[in-house]
Amino acid sequence: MIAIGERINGMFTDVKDAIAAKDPAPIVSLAKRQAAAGAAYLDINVGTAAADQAGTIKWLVETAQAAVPTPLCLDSQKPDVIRAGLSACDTSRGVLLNSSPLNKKSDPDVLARYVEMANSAGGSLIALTMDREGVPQNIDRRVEIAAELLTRCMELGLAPDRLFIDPIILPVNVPGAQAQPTNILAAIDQIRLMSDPPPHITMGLSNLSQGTTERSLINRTFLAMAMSHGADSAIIDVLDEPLVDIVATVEMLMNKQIYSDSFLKAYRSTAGGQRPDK
Ligand code: THG
Repeated sequence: MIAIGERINGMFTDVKDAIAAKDPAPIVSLAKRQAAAGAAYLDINVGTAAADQAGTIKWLVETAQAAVPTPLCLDSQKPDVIRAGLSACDTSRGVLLNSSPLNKKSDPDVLARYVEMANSAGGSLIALTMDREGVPQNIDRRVEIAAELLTRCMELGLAPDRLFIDPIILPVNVPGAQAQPTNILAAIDQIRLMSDPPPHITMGLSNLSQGTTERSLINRTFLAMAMSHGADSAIIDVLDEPLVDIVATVEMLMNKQIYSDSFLKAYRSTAGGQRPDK
């Protein structure tokens, strides 16, 4: 499992406050704790509050990468913000760009912009099963967009092992959305058959439980389900220890990690070693 630590995100109050005060201490602490918990990458997202998104992502990148050797996952829907983050980023340790849709009304070539940046940085890319019409709610359209993403990325020189497809998980409590988690599992089944090696599959797991009363239980359960369908990455709260233990146990049960009486301990020491660019 390629675990991407979700916590350096301006959506969280502690990070938002640190950004406003230009206080590195909370960012350094989150970087160190997530690295110690086995994150393969640290997600870096400025959130919506910061007025200067380019300046803010540079500051977050510099602060996080000075604290730990873990590579970063630059998270923005704006290519210019990603470009600013990259300008400050030590890409020699690897980098993941997060994320591009297939296309957008306002920017039909958005995918090419992200692929070009991923290629010149020698990194990987998360692409969303989303197009100019938005996020599809049915299985077939998700799969069609994934096929187009895969083909287009290969044409642009980004191989499937550097592509992470994100089927986009939305809150399960939204009226009418309760069939989406199973639709996503069915889509993952099909996407994994599209190439050999297949593209990676990732998702923003915590989206699923937003606004619910059983957040961790819902996140933990669905991560095990998604892994059993071939998701090999997720943007998760790696500080949730039972969640990481579930990752280790699913990998052991799926015969990807050898069973020993100390498999949990063994997993924790190798959790970050599974990203594609190292
Ligand atoms: N796909 C991709 N990238 C993503 C997402 C995705 N990046 C952002 C997001 N979604 C994944 N990260 C988070 C981080 C936090 C939360 C959800 C997803 C979250 N935060 C609390 C909330 O909103 O309730 C914050 C509250 C607090 O301060 O504690 O749930 O889907 N590619």
